[in-house]
Amino acid sequence: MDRGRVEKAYALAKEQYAGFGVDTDAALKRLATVPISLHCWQGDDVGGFERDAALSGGIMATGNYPGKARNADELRGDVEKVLSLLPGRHRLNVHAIYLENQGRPVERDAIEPKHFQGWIDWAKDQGIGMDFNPTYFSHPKADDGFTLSHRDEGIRRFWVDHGIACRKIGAEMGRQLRSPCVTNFWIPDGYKDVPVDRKGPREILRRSLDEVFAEPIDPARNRDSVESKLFGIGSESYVVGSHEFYLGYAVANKKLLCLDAGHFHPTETISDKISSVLTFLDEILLHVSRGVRWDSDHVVTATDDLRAIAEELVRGDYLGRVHIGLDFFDASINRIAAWTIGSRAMIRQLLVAMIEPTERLRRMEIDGDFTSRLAMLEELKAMPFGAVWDYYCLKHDAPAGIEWMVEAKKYESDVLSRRV
Ligand code: RNT
Ligand code: ZN
Repeated sequence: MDRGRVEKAYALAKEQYAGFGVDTDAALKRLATVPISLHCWQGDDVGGFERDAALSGGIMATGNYPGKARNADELRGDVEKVLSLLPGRHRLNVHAIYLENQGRPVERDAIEPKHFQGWIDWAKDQGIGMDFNPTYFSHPKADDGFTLSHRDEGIRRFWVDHGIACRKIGAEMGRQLRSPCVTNFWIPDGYKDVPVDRKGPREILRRSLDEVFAEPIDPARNRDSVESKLFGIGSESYVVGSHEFYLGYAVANKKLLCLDAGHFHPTETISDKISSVLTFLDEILLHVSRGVRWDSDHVVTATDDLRAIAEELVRGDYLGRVHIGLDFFDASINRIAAWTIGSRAMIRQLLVAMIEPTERLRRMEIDGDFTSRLAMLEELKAMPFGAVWDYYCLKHDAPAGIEWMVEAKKYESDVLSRRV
């Protein structure tokens, strides 16, 4: 995009925002300090490199667009491409099944930091931090739908040991990259049909989590997070790790709570939960996602939900306490583009929230002038935030406007289309 034109458009937009008392330059500086944690699993449909296992655990990537990454080197190359299309400095979030085992299968209870050294070295090179996740799905010991809440002591122990191993890996990532790693625990455990005993599995899960988290780890290296869910495919009637369960666990044990946008009743939004849970918790993790009719993990786009999330983070001054992660996987379109669309949507929405005249709106609200509040909120939707966004992209050497698609298409023909 023509630099001169972008600068001109920005100058006009800046004036217009200044009319509302908003300092756009200050907002751009602030935006540059907020990292988004990109999920590695958009690149290969949550496959990983452990073995040739089908995705299980009640989550699903649909579509068969060609060109998915087949190994860690390809996936890293893809992430690099995506990072080059985003303004700002971000992070990478890796699942345990993305280990590099040099062709020698390693069981999940025996994985070590060395199996992720390739990722850590790469992240060091990129100058970015990493986040981590144990993988409690796509494994024979998870096939009957239970892991940490399993009644079989051997299986339960196996998964406890996996969790312990993963926290050590997270801590090593945090140590080497000098940036705390958020290690997020999500398990699929639950029943398809109405259970008789809702209490038993939850008691087991509580005990398992206590065992997983028994060893204290320096929060400068690793922070643990727990992710709830309402239902999954095959666990429609009962999920052991429900919202109430993990909210209680997180508060009682000073853990991070992970709010996934697709894990609640369809008319419930995580934006309204942020200020509630942060009244009692120091920090939380978000899995920004887009559910269409169910927890479908569609690519994040500029929806009302996304706007509300960004607004809450900025208005509540929560950015220092909220780790923003993405969680979607679309296999029906170019995966690099999917990643980029979702990531750019998230970053841009944060920008839009940062150039809101929040103090004015607050004043109207306090004064009881709800008419003006509504009028102003509506007017803001027509403000030239795109001009501010384009300028931000250019300032950070990322393509402005839709120009990033040229790069994505080129990468597709040069790299992705050769993967057969
Ligand atoms: C599943 C959870 C979980 C996964 C990833 C792959 O419903 O959202 O976060 O999507 O761990
Ligand atoms: Zn999630």
